[in-house]
Amino acid sequence: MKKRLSNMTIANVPAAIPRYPRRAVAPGIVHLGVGAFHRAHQAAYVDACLEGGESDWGIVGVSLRSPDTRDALKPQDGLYTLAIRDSAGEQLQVIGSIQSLLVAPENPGAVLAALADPRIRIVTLTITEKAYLRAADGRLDSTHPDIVHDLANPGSPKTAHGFLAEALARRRAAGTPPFTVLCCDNLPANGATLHRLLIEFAKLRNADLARHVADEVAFPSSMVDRIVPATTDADRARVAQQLGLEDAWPVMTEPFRQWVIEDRFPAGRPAWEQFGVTMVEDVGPFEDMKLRLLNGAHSGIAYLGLLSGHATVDRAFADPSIRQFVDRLWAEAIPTLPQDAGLDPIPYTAELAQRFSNTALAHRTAQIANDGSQKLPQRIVVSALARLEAGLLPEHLSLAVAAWIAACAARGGTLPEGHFTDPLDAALADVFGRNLPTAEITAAVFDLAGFANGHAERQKLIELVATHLVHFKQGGPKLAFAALGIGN
Ligand code: CS2
Repeated sequence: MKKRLSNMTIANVPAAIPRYPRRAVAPGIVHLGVGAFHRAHQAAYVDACLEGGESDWGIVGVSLRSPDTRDALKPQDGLYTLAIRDSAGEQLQVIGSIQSLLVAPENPGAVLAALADPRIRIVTLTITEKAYLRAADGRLDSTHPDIVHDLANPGSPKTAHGFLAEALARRRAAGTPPFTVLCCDNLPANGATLHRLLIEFAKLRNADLARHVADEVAFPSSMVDRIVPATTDADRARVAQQLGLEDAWPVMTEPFRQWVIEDRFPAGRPAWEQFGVTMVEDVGPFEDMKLRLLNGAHSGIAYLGLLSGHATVDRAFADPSIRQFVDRLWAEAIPTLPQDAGLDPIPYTAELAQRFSNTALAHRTAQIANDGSQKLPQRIVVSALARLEAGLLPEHLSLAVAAWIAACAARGGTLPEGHFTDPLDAALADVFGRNLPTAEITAAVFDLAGFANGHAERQKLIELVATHLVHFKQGGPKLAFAALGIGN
């Protein structure tokens, strides 16, 4: 039995290890949603800052739901291995930036205390799209049971909104300046979106708090990018073998990483720009390009891959029909991007093609397929609507939407039950069970997910999606591709 990774055992491992006195680092960031993505991305950037001599920006990691990460990392003093993988091999790096871990449902008071600590000057979030609790119209879902709970129990919240609002209220009462809130989820205009939702939430508490959040708290937007497949037991075994120590939860990732952040941090920030982060005035063009080209293609690959029997992104992307589909999806989405932002989508998509071909990642299509109702609006629907507005057809973008609906409906049939999940699953099952004509199914799904809500081109998009859906039903992805002249 190997020893466990920890401060005590780390000294002689054959991996890059934190070369700074961890104990001398003060906490400066609270991170909500301390999952694999955070540990492969922001925590690695912060680790580089600490290694570079910054000492005020240790991370307090908070899980809003499950104790799993804390249970895995606490016996390891917060240390874990990042395995950076591609066809050339695997590089191991032990990350030391997470200093402590809290589990919100076990002790919400401890999370509020950490957030109210004057040393904390930034709160970052990767809680996934669905945890922002937006209703189909995009506003805060004020009827959600967790929001109702948080309004009734401000001292023991469950949601990110509840924690942020109460912590900002406490800081204000104590005369502590507010922290900066840095959203790192794949939402459109993520900082501005969270700002608006938090103001809506705070208004339900009191107008004064809402004004404080509106006027005195900074919410810079950011674009985050690194592909992070879920860790498997084989990954754990391989990392332990190479490291010579057990690590209960190493994180797998690719060599590529990118973080673009709007530079609005009134309470201070690490010198991120010295460690590979791009600080900008407006992250919008970077974010649109990433969401529509990377994530849009990812979702298309996931659903078409699942329907075509491909378990991983690299295998789906090696399927000539899917590859051709992705090239055409990019060709449809690129003209919808801001044209004057100085970003070149051609080398960007060429690099994406390389990243999607990384066979060492085994990024599962079912992992990306989760939560499509929350992801497709900013990845696919937005570009499809922009094309329709410009009088252009979004034939491939609409195919991605149809593939999502077809893949959802295929669960329990050609795909395993629960192969991926969505917050709308119960409502979707109800729609699929009603034996409606395809056009009505499509319209009902659009209503549920809020796709193209109130948009003039909504009906046209529904018709395009319904036509593809008929093809999926009659002849699977082969017929749907053939109707677009793919694979002939
Ligand atoms: C993926 C993203 O799971 C998904 O929906 O599209 O997590 C993607 O891997 C990251 O955004 C890459 O930065």
